[in-house]
Amino acid sequence: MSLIDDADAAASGPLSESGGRWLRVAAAQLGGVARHEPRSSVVDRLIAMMRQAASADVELIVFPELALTTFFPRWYVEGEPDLDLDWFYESEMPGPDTQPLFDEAKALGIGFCLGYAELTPPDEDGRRHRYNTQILVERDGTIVGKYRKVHLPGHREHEPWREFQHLERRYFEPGDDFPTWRAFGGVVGMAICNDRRWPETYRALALGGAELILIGYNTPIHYAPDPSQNALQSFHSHLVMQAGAYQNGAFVVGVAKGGTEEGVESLADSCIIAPSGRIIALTAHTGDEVAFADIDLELCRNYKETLFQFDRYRRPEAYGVLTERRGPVSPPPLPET
Ligand code: ING
Repeated sequence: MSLIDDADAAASGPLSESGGRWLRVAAAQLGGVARHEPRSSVVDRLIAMMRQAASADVELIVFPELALTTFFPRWYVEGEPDLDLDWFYESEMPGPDTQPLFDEAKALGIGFCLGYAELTPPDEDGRRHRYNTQILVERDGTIVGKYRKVHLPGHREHEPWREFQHLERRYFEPGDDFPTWRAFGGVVGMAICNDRRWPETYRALALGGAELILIGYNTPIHYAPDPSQNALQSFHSHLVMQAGAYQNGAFVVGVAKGGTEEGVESLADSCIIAPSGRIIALTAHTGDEVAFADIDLELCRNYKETLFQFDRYRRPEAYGVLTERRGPVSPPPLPET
């Protein structure tokens, strides 16, 4: 069977030049949010960074995962008498506490991406669902997209052996798709924290045309199952996002809730990464900090239309195992000789 197909038969040659599709995008890193910090206080911090970014003509500002509250999955809430789990979720977006953020963004003409804990209205069975969610809001204040975290790390039951819990699998249901949207002059996708460690995330988004992938994260430095990874947290975080950017010809914006939050040291190092895989903006500190860059979405074509021209070079007919299997299946032992 000839491997030359009609995509390959298409005329090739040097990339055609075209005008830039420039966008000034900012990573708005948050320092720690305290256990009982009111949303109004956090929203004030978000607005302060939004105003700083807008004064620099930023058009899109990206906030972290679960930006409105402390990272509550670090606690087994049932064991904490003064913690009401529902307090950490938003049952409407915007709601009374977040409306000022939407109003300010619209007044400034700046779009934003915001991570929060979502509690849905009752479904037809009267059940409410809980997701680790991110929304994309355009410069006119409209919510153009919502993403629900697909890869939930950690555990579901209380594991007292850990210095702190990571109960995302108890407090959230997983999302099950990777949507993309036409916005900000290009095609935008979103992912959340642990999603960034899985190559499937970036490939699924890039198969939806994503040129810009926005990722909020809360990453504790200490990884209880293997503390040898603690010293590698920054390297691993950049490694996976840089690889995801390069292998899919997309810009990636990774934004931390960093610093020490309720005694837990969390990775900062928020960044903006070009389709080349190079980091083009990086925060210097671990607190509230805005880092921005001018990105030309046309640059994605340098990779999407050459090395990673999916419809020419990908071989989905050889990738069946990627969706047929969840875990590894090793080959049988070699026959005795
Ligand atoms: N946090 C972490 C993340 O994937 C984690 C979980 C921590 C994994 C440390 C590995 C090491 O960045 C979230 N919220 O997914």
